[in-house]
Amino acid sequence: MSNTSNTALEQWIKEVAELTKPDRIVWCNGSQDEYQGLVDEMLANGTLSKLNQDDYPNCYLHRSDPRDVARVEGATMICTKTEIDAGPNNIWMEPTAAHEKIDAMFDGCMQGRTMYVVPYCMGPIASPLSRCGVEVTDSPYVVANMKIMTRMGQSALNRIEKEGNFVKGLHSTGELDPDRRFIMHFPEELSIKSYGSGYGGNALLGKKCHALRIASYQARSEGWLAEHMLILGLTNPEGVTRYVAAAFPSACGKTNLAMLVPPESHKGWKVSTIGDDIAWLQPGKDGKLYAINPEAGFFGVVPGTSPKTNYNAYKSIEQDTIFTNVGVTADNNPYWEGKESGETPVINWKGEPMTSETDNGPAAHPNSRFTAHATYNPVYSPESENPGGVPIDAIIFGGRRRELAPLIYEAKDWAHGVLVGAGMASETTAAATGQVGVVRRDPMAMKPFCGYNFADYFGHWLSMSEKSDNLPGVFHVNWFRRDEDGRFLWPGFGENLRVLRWALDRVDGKADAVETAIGYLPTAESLDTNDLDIAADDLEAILSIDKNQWAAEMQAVGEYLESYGERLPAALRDEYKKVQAALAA
Ligand code: SAT
Ligand code: MN
Repeated sequence: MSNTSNTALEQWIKEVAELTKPDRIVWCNGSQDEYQGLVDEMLANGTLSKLNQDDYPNCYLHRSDPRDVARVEGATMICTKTEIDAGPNNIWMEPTAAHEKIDAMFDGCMQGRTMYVVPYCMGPIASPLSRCGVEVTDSPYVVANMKIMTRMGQSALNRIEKEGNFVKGLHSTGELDPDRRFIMHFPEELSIKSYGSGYGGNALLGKKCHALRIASYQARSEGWLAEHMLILGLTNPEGVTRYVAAAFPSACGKTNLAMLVPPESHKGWKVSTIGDDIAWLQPGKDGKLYAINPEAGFFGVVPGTSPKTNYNAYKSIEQDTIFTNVGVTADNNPYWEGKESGETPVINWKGEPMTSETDNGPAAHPNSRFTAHATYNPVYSPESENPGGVPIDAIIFGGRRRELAPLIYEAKDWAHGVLVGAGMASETTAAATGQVGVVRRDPMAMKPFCGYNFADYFGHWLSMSEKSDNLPGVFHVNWFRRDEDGRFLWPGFGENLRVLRWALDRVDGKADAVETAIGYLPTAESLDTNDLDIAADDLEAILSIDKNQWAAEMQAVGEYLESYGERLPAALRDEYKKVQAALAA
């Protein structure tokens, strides 16, 4: 009996099974019973443990292999026919050699294990902007996470059978040996092969692998954008809602911004969440850009989540949540640094005993994660299910910069906005293996996620102005400016609402600005600072630019962009030269 009417899918599953030799094949239907069955099986074999079910109903803890707790950019590859199509921003491997190398690892790797076939849909099932995939995996942890993070199971399979196409993703946790770990992408074949890791971005193939690397490649040929962006709705006291998309590198506060709680001073304002990590944007008939969130859940950073820093995330993870790599209290509650619950951890993320908060810490790995349903977020927006997406009025880029970048500035036009995104830089975080806190170029926060040559990607961004005549305003923000002593100059969190308001007022032509060489900055009066606790000096510092520092920055941006060689769009070169000339004037 066949499992699907799609013969290409049936045939591929047969080939994969012949290669990996599982004991059993399970086609996942996405039901709640199926999820519970997987959880029970993982509880029985120790992959999951139960957390305190009174305080945290249906919440479980998973401990990764300590060598497998973050994305591995050094083992992530883009395998296009020619190296130049992957670009200097990616690690390239020739596709035939890549298949050969990774297939040797997949050979027989599922012996004694169950192979799960996981059809999923990225985006609302009924949306023309959505795209489907099938992940084959031997990890029940991955299946359970895919159930929370995507529209998974029968409804996705139905769409695949109707449409006929899907992205193929093959995954095995293998031996979890870091030396036998590869995350390979074949954009020209719309396929992914991932071996040797069970961690989030390496293993939940619908997320970064499909919805960003493969999708960015598809989006280029189809005329849309697949971006590392949150999507939020901002409703004013009159009840009018506007939508903003914002790109920040991993672990730089996208989830916090997407769920922002307005400060006391902003009664009547409301933020609602469409997405916290990925946006697919497409020009609509009215010339505006419309965005969907391809995901259905949050895979968020746990440490630092408290009722004070992110009340809505805190509430989202009180039930039906999978915690990965957090600590545990004596009451068997999940524990993490910055939880601010007055609890004390007794076991750290590796399962080792702790006698105090600092002994054998940190309790939670800095990149420990929660997997939670989007609908538990108290400010979940039902517009997340709108098949047409939401109209975007402002795109915001941002990084983690101690120095240099002001609180906010506005690009002069779309092409300049592309430069602002392309020139982004940020301090590295624990979301990927490697050194933390070093500034690196991270264009559009897509450095680890663009499935093709960045030079072509910049060209694609520039070309959006030919497809749409009502593009969003483009802004750059920095919540992370500090003084010499390391003190943050801007209070951040809920107060960031003031900055969003300024951006939308600019789009409406209602807010004043000072024109500078790098773009428009708020005048001191145009940014609402009523009831804000900030020193005048600090405000002045974050609302101004240092011309010498910026001249050096633009020199570095120019050198970085030129490293892409002859594929760099001439229009982008013109843009950075224009800013350099303005700085020199
Ligand atoms: O590991 S993930 O890629 O899923 C999370 C992140 O780094 O943004
Ligand atoms: Mn991310």
